Amino acid sequence: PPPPPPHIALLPSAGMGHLTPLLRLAAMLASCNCTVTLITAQPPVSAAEATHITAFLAANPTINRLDFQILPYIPSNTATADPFFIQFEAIIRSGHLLTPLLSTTSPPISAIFADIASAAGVFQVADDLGIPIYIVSTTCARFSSLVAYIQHLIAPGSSITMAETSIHVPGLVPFDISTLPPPFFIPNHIFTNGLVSNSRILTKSKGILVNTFHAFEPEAIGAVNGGKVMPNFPPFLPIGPLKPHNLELGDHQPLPWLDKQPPQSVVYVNFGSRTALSRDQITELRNGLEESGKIFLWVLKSTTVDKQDTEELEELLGNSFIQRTKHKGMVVKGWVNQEQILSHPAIGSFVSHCGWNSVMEAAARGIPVLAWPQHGDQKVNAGVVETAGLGIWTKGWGWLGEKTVKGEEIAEKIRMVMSDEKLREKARKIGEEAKTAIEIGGSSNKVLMEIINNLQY
Ligand code: BUP
Repeated sequence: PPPPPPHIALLPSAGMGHLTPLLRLAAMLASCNCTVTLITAQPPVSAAEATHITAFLAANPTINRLDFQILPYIPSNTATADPFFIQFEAIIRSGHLLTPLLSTTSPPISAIFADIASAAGVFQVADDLGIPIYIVSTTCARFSSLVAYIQHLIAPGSSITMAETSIHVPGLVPFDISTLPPPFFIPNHIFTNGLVSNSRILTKSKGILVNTFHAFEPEAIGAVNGGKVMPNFPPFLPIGPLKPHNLELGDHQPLPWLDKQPPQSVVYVNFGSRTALSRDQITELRNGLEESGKIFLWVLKSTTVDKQDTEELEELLGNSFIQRTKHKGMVVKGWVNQEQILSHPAIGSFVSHCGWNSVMEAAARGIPVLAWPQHGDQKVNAGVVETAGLGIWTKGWGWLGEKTVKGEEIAEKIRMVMSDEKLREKARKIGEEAKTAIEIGGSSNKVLMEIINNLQY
C-alpha cells in the first residue's frame, strides 16, 4: 500500500502578517491530503487573529486545532514593548510545553512547520519527538537571507553600528543601512534578539519555506541555494504566491461599491494590520488622495492593535472631507477582505506598506504598487518590489513617524503610478509569472509537492 500522507503541525506566531501565510499553507497542505494540525497560541494578541482562526477552522473542518496555552511574558525593557514582539518571545519561551501536546497525537506528527518569528521555540520539541522542522518565512527571500546571516552581523544582546553605510551578505546586492529595521541599531532590542536566536534554528531546519517565486526573487533564492550566503545552509523553498484560503467572514463591504467603478480606476490604500499612521500623516494622506483626483478605497487604522481602534471616521478625517469625497472615494475602518479587493477589476494600483503578504497578493494579480514602507522588513520588501518592476518607491518618505509626507507629494506619486503604462504592463507580466509558478508543474508547485513527498518516506 502507498505510505500514509504526512501529519504536519503548523505553528503561527503573532499578527495577521504571520497568521495569514500559515493558514494559507495549512489549507494547501490539507488539499494535498496531508493531515494538518494548527497550533494556536492562546490568548492571541489581536481580535483579527481570533476571528480568523475560528472562521478558518469552520471553513476547513478536516484541519485539527490544538490550543497551546502560553506562559505570560513581561519584558524587562517596556520601552520596546510592541505586543506582537512580546508574543513572539512568549511563544519561544513556552515551546517546551508543546512536547507533551504533540507527542500524543494520532497519527503521529511527521514534521513541524514553524513561523520564523517563533522558530526558536520548537527546536527542542522537534528534537524530543525525533521529527524534522521546516521554517515558514513570512518575509521575502531577500530579507530571509539577511535573517539567515544575521548571526554573523549581530552578537546576542548587541546591535549593528550606524558607522556602516551598507551591510554585506555574501552573494547578495548589499543592504543599504537606511533600509534595515530601526531595532537593528538598538542594543538588546526584543525584536533583534528574537531574530538572532531564530536565525540559529534556521541552520537546524530541513528547509525554509518562502512565500515568493523564483521569477520574482531569483537573486536571493539563487544565492542561498547556491551556497553563497552560507555553505551547507538548508535550502530556501519558494512556494508562493500562497493561494487564498477559503474563509467566510461575511464581510464584503467595499465590493458593491467597487462594482460601480470603471476598470483599473481605483487606488487601493492599506497599510496592513498593525500600522497606525500619525494624525498629521492621516490628514496629509487624506489631502493627497483628494488632490490626486483619482477614485480611492482607503482602509484606515488608527491603533497598532485592532481591539483599541474605536475612533470614528468623522473624528479622524472630518465630516467635510467625507461629504466632499462621497462620490470619489470610500474609507473603511475595520477588516476588509484584501484578496477579494485586489482581485476586483476596478483596482488600478495599491498604495501599500509592503507587508510581504500584501506584496505577494499584488504580485499574484499583477497590480502596480506605490510602496510606502513603515517598519520592520518593509523597506527591504519595497526594494524587492522596485527591483522586480512591480512598483515604485520614494525612499525619502522614511519610516513610520520619522517625517510627515505632504499631501501634494502623495498626490503626485499616485498620479504617476496610475498613469505609468510601462509599469502596468510589467506588473501584468509578473502576475502571469506568478500564476505559472503555482500551476501544476510550475516552479513553486513542484517545490511544495517535493516537500510533501519527502515527508512520506
Ligand atoms: Br489590514 C488588512 N484585510 O483589512 P501583511 C489586512 N488583510 O485581508 P501586516 C486583509 O492581512 P507585517 C485587512 O491581505 C494580508 O494577507 C492582507 O499581512 C490581510 O501586513 C494580511 O501585508 C496582512 O504582511 O504584517 O499585517 O502589517 O507588519 O508583519 O508586515
